[in-house]
Amino acid sequence: MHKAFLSLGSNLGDRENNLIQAVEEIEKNADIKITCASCIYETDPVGYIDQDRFLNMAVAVETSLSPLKLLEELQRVEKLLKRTREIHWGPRTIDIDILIFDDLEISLAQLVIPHPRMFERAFVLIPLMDLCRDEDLPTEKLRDYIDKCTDKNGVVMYKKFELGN
Ligand code: PH2
Ligand code: MG
Ligand code: MG
Repeated sequence: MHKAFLSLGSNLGDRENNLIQAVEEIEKNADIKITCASCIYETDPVGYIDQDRFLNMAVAVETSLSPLKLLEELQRVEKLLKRTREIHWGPRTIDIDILIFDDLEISLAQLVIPHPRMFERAFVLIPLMDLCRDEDLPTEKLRDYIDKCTDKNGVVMYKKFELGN
């Protein structure tokens, strides 16, 4: 079994429902088990800033899938939730990114792990910190990175997320 950490984000349509639907779809795959979910945060857009605020969260999963098979499955879920790719870093119904996969370092055209921008984004790291109590993550290192993030004041707790199962 592998352990992976995912970041989810939505800023188009019913954002909360998009996150819930994505989590439910991921859970339907017998080869992926969500072991832990963060709270949902409302976050100022980073990168391309002329767009609505996001809801972001993070989950920990156990999976027997390879990184590329996991990516394929997550892209299936993105497609199902009508994700379109128009503006780079622009509005999306759902974005699901693989942050960490075991202690692998991968650099392929379609997948880079650890996620290349995760350590400079509070909208990724603050939700990820929620998982530290139950999951094996480098808490101190994450805290140090969050301190340095310029977007951290734009990340606000929105709602608790209850995993249904
Ligand atoms: N995703 C991006 C670009 N900017 N900003 C926030 N707040 N949340 C995101 O999920 C996000 C973003 C590209 O994936
Ligand atoms: Mg992303
Ligand atoms: Mg993505």
